[in-house]
Amino acid sequence: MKTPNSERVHIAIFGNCNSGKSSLINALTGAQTAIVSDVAGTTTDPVKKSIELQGVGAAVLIDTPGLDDNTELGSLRAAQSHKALLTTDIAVVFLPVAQSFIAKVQAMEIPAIFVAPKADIQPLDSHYADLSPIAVSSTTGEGLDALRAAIAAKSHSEERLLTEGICNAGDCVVLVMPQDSSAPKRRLIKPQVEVLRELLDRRCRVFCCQTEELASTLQSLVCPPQAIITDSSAFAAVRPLVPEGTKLTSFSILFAAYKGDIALFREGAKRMLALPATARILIAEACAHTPQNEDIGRVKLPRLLRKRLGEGIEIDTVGSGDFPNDLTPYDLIIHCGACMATRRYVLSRISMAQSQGVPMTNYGVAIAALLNIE
Ligand SMILES: Nc1nc2c(ncn2[C@@H]2O[C@H](COP(=O)(O)OP(=O)(O)OP(=O)(O)O)[C@@H](O)[C@H]2O)c(=O)[nH]1
Ligand SMILES: [Mg+2]
Repeated sequence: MKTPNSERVHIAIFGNCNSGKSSLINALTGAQTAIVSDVAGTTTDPVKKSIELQGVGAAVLIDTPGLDDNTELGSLRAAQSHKALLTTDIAVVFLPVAQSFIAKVQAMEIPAIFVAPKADIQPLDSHYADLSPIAVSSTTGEGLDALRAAIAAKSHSEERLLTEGICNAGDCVVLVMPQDSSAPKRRLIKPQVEVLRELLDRRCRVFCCQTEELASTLQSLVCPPQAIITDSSAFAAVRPLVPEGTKLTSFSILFAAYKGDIALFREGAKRMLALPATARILIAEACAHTPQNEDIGRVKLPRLLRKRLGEGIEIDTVGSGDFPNDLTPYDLIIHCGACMATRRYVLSRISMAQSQGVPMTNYGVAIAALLNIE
């Protein structure tokens, strides 16, 4: 099965016009993926290419338009490059580039690798020595291996586990996975599959059951499990059955911690419960079209919120493309679990919300708080 983009490391190449960004994409992919020419402004939109990158694994390479095009159209293109930062896990930045761009990458805490391009014809500018640029030539191949190694090192330092902190390698874990009418036929939903796979990779012994079989599953085990991970809808039914010394969490909490900031989401949920009856809430989905979440974002969550806070609250639900730049009209943002988006995407939304002083939580944590199960 093809790795979905949400699980691929997103590596974007940024730099001025004509600096050789598209040529580097072609050199790394070993194919004529991107159009190359000596006309400035050849790349007009961010272009994504899925590849298996040596030492990294499944990745998406993103070619971007030049940052220094000051024409009217060029500025719009450069704005697209800036927008690409929102989904960038690792930025490859060609020097020289505006100091303001370097500052932005650093402020967004995006791991960056600096490149001195066209090393076969351009000497390295000593002005940038502090950034330890890698001298690369797409024409001769110089520096490509060093660049691949630097990308691999950065991607490994970014790697995280979903089940870190809830169990150790080799532990016994029970997964409570209700397969009700909303579950897809003959399949398991993505969060369940991902947690199961990670636990198997960690050599855990994993037992899966539906809510009704939890008691008998626990009885059949010689020792209590180190952890029980449940669908949040079954939280209330599961909690009384949890043996002493066993940790309990939900799939949505694991994902909230993995794709975002659990402490911030919990604080946001606390603020949610104290909102006035006239509050304005933004519900944000990470994809333009999310049939499986539509029900939560547009029906279930608004219903729970109105029940708790009153009919007078105002709720706007938006897809990723409509996420507003100005968040100040809102008292709270509730973000979806971002199963189709990367951690970086959620972190950039969090930093937007924080800089405008708007509290934020996510679907799983908000629902748990509204149902009093946390
Ligand atoms: N000598 C040399 N020329 C290069 C190298 N990389 C790119 N070029 C040339 O530089 C020109 C611009 O290359 P592109 O890859 O299109 O540059 P770009 O940064 O994508 O440009 P825009 O899309 O316009 O922003 C082309 O004529 C390339 O052949 C290199 O490593 N060495
Ligand atoms: Mg280009």
